[in-house]
Amino acid sequence: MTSANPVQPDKTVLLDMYSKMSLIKHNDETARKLLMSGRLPMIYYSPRGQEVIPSAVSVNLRRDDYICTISRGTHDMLAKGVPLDALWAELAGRATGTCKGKGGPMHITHPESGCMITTGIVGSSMPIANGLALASQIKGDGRVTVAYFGDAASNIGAFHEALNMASVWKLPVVFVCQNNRYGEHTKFEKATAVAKVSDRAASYSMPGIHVDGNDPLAMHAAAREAIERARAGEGPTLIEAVTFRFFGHVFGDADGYMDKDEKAAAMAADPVPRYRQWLMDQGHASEAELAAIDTGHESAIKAAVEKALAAPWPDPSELYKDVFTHELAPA
Ligand SMILES: Cc1ncc(C[n+]2csc(CCOP(=O)(O)OP(=O)(O)O)c2C)c(N)n1
Ligand SMILES: [Mg+2]
Repeated sequence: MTSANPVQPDKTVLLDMYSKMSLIKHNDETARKLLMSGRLPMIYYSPRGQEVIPSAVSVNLRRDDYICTISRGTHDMLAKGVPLDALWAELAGRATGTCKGKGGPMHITHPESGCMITTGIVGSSMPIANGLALASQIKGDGRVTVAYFGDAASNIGAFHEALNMASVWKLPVVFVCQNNRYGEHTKFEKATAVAKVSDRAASYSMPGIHVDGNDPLAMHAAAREAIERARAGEGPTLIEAVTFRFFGHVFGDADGYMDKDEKAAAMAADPVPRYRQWLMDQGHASEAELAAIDTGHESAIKAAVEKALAAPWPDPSELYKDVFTHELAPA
């Protein structure tokens, strides 16, 4: 752990963070195995390597708080509590999915757990988060909205517009940039004029926190500070959480453009086993306790996958349902 001694959360929170990280890691491993075997063809953006960020954020959120995420967002969804059965059914395009099989991997939403949108339009999670946060502000419901996005999204105009409005209106929103060092096939430094995305917060008069997004304690402290600030009506925060994506942009990416040494170093410092070991070294959990968490998730994921693959496809008569506010009659 590299944190500069932030206040340590209690054991329940420490283990909750581990549980979420383990769930995300095992879920990702299952997704990639299914893709490799050809059993489940789908478009898939692996979040492996980025487990800490949403796990540390989510233990600071309420169930009724909102998140907006992006196509690499299964980690964000799982950490927030999107149930495995509905998630896998949607990944497989089945009628029992979060969006009745009509959204697919790129468009998962599950309002019951606060996952309000998954968007494939780079830069769009932040203005949508502002809309949710504005609604909360007007209603006074005390909710906080977290907008997750990548480093490349911070170069899109909508990022700047959203931060500006959120600051002007003091919206209860937290902008969490998961800087995984690449936007598609382009290295961060090649396309970004600042060394730190968090420096951009100054332009919009909000705090900018630069944090090691693979350090659970540091990430937890950053998230708690920003979420408390938002909930107290003090306005938005920009968090830049530095991390790394282990498996390229999209599944099947040969990643020949990536720096091999950088990737090898990041994978050698895999945050999930590192945190697991730290929990044992500090006496927070035994090997048996952690193994029970891991195997519990493995069997729950396996069951969800089998259930999803046995579930029915959406009926063609459903095509126009839930798509527009006013239902259209089939042509
Ligand atoms: C407006 C828009 N421009 C371009 C694309 C194509 N595209 C999809 S993902 C991506 C890179 C996103 O990188 P980043 O924001 O760093 O998120 P990451 O995928 O690394 O998590 C691009 C350029 C898009 N989907 N939307
Ligand atoms: Mg990126």
